[in-house]
Amino acid sequence: MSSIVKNELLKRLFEAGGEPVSGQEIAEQFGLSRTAIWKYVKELEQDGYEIGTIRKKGYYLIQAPDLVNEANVQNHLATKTYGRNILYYETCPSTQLIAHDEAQNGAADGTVVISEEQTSGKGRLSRPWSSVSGKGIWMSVIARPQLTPQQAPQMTLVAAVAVTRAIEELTGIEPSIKWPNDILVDGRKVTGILTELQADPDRVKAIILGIGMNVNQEEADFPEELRDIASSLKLATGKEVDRAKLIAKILGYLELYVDMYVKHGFAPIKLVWEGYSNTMGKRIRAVMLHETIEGTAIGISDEGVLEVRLDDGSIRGIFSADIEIPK
Ligand code: BTX
Repeated sequence: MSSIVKNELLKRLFEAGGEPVSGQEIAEQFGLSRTAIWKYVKELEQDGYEIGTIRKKGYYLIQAPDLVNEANVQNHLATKTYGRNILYYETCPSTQLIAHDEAQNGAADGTVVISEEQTSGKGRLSRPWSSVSGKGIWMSVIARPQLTPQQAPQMTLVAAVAVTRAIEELTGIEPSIKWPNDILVDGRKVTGILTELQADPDRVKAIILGIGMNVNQEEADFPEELRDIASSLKLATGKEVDRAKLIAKILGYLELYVDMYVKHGFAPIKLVWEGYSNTMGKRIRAVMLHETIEGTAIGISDEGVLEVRLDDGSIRGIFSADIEIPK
């Protein structure tokens, strides 16, 4: 009960956009005393919300803290489904693990798990993902699109396009995508995407899209070994970025592009993806688990597979690899 009232109060404060909200009305709606509502206001203040009081009129929001909780994100959200259910943590080992459990337990399409910090964030092949507190976006989206398991790998590219578009729109910088899942600014990684699948042989049950984005880190916030290869939006723009607003924008584009993929196939996504790609037409080295090859990246197929022309003229399709662009 307590968190329901608190969330409702916060929602009303946001919706009122700085105008006073009557404590009396909320008290009546929930059958509580005005003192009880006042206690929730105090709790919100302890959470970092600055709230003013006008006698006989009520409470108004002066400023929200820089948190990526449900209320702050939903305040900017314009989606139908994505982000309508948000599970928020101050800290957790990995949002990806929580999202897997939630998906298994029937969480709705578009449910999002967000944490201020991850203590064992992971990338592909269980590589560690640095996720310092309060500076980035560490979230996992549970998507349940009508796709076959064969269509699932392309979701990484769908997500990459959505994230890139959102960054571009909110910050004005133009990131590029390195196949399949790195989003780079000035050649440094600002975002990684991890796509995992829960499926029957003929049907996708859930796709867990893990998105890790460096937003407001300073150089010193990165572990030493990442300082030359990673960057943040703040380092790139010189400005703090509103993480909650950015999450809402990512979810908006994610909903749009996933819908487009389901309805119209991969072709329209591929066009947008190729526009952002820094890999096409370049000589690349693809480092795979058991093999490394070099050649020219010539495109991606409708399955999202990277096509590389080798020096003998033959064409190889790469399903999964780390791509390097030799100097
Ligand atoms: P990846 O395998 O492509 O990238 C992992 C590699 O990236 C690491 O080996 C390291 O070199 C580098 N790296 C680690 N942390 C960072 C960072 N913060 N910024 C830039 N480079 C870094 C990419 O995997 C997929 C990452 C997904 C992370 C999200 S966060 C929410 C969700 N929960 C979770 O545990 N993982 C996902």
